[in-house]
Amino acid sequence: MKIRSAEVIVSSPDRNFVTLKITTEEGITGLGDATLNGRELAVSAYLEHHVVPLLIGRDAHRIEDTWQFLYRGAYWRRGPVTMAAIAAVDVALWDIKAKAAGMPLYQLLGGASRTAVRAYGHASGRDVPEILDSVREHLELGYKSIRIQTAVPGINAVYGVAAQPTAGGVRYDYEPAQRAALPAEEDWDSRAYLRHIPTVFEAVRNEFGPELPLLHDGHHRLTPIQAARLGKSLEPYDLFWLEDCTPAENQDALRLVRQHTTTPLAIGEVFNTVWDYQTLIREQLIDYVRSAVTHTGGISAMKKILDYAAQYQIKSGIHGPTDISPVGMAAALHLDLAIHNFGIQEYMRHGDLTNEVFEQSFTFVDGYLHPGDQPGLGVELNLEAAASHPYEPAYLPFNRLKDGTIHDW
Ligand code: GCO
Ligand code: MG
Repeated sequence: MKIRSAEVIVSSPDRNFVTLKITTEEGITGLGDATLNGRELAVSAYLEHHVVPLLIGRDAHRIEDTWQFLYRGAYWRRGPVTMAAIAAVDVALWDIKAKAAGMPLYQLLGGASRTAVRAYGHASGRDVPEILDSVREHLELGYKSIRIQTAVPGINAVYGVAAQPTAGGVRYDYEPAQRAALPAEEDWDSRAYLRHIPTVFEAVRNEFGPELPLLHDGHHRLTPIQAARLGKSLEPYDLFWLEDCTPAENQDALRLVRQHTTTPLAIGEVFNTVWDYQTLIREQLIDYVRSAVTHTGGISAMKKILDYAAQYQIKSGIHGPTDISPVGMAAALHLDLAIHNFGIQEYMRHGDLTNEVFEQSFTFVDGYLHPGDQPGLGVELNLEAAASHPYEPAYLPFNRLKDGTIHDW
């Protein structure tokens, strides 16, 4: 089953997406998501110039061999651009293999280990009443687990809060990447955040009771000792997880956090290989692997990370914000359904324009996702719709402290 052609499609329905489409000589097509938020064109150029020419004529069935060829063959290993490009090839080849087999992809990964995949959504607000309303909206949509992000008194704009005016004046509804020539500037104050956040979780628990699983994303902004304090101060509110509490490329930092708190820890949306997890998994310093399938070398590599994690009772929490396209989302869902150590899946829901470009068979019913039973991934690209939304420059914001120092966003 030889690869006849491969093309890279950049489209910007609600936001920018990079999609790889591989076609075999038999005419079977496979899709891979190569979107890297705010750096999209680097991955599309990497694919177009350095990967697509190498794929033509290769056997589409040899997924592992192609993965190793692109990883080891580049000599320059790891990094988000390389690993997003390899992920797109990997996922597209799995899509093709499953279509050729006439099966939904999860069947090739061992079959379903559960009937459906529990998802969490993002509630947020500028103050407690707004947050409580946002939680209620999510419960009405069927969500059974909810992430809570809050504005902080004294900070003008903070990651993850919808309904918040941005530098560009646009509402910050779930889509932090702003279409503009330059990134927006936000501000940060760790002490104000650390004081405020437990009061918000107290209010949410008082309103919704002890059962509802609640999550929170620290978005890499704390030092290890601050993160330890945050985990400790949130213990009374029984979080499902505290995410990215430190900039976790320093894996040792998590040892310190772990010594001080029993709040479960999730890490990894900016990671791209198993090496980023080596210490964290071996020393059981985390509870959930947060990588995106699309940024970590695809289904093949992510499965290996999760199989390694399973030996230490560490579960999956695959990244699923709106900057993962429906193709990347479907790849996550097939893996979620198949693995034994599934934890939870992030699901923010895409906008109507995105859903027009990517025709999907996955479903979200009563808080649970299912990839559907079409052969392959179950997502097709509407090329005409994609072409009607050309690329628009867009950047994630960045943070400065009060004295002007750049801080983690
Ligand atoms: C999450 C993430 C995202 C990232 C975004 C950056 O937990 O979903 O933190 O919201 O900020 O994916 O591109
Ligand atoms: Mg996150």
